[in-house]
Amino acid sequence: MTELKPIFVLNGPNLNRLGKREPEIYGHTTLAEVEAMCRSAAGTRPLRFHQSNIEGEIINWIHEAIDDGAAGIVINPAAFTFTSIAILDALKQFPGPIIELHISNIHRREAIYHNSLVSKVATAVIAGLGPEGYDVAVLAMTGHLLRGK
Ligand code: CA2
Repeated sequence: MTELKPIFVLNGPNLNRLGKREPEIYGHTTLAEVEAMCRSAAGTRPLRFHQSNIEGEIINWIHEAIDDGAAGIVINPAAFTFTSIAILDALKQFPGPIIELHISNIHRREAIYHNSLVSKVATAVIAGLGPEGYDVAVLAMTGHLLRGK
């Protein structure tokens, strides 16, 4: 049987604070609990889960996903969503599906959260489901990969 390629779940700045601050916006679930949720949703498919407050580290993980032939990328770029042409350029080089994920519904928030650069290369965008959005995103990714799209 051929080995399943991994899904990468990448998280941007401040998401290491999840469950500890602003629960009214981001919920009570910690990032460790989000990771466990993603691993369970991925089933037997390997999953590489990372978070960084440093833009270059996220870019390096996108390069790793490209070089290792990852099956798909789920990414919550947090504030880099709206600022990082470098992350956009890195994602453009990834040939597989990309799901952009936000815990909050960015479109209901202040105007600074409305113009995602990452959406320009995303296969799909999920926003506003709270931390459970990660579960939905990984399940959507595995289904998408099974259908071979
Ligand atoms: O809703 C999301 O997932 C966001 O990507 C979160 C970003 C925000 O800049 C995006 O517009 C929407 C901010 C992440 C901040 O994470 C925190 C987590 C816990 C406590 C405080 C901040």
